[in-house]
Amino acid sequence: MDFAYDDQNIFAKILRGEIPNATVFENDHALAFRDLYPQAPVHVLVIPKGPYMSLDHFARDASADEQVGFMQAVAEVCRLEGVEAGFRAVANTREDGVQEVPHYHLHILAGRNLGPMLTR
Ligand code: DGP
Repeated sequence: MDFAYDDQNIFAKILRGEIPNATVFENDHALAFRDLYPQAPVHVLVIPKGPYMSLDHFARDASADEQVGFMQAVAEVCRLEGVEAGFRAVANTREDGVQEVPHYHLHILAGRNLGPMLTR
């Protein structure tokens, strides 16, 4: 699989500071910020700082430090946002996964009952 990364995507621009974001948490390897079009009371995107276009790209090529740093950011978002009642983590991937932004991001959705995973 050839994971071609386009550094003009909107999240690359956020990482370079070219576009503002509402940061929830940041560490050496990941940035978490609020989704511009929230679909739940809590809707945070966690992205790696490295150039990975998808979850499978990140899982294959990111270093152990990057992967641990990313998951630590997920844990911090869950703690900071108070998701004791539960949450959903979603990684839309490529065409069939209806991924709009080609930089790996994990949606963390919470704050209400999120219903069935898929509607059809
Ligand atoms: P998807 O690639 O389909 O998993 O979803 C991309 C998400 O990114 C979508 O929920 C809306 C969000 N989004 C798109 N552009 C921006 C932006 O400029 N800033 C922020 N914070 N979120 C964005």
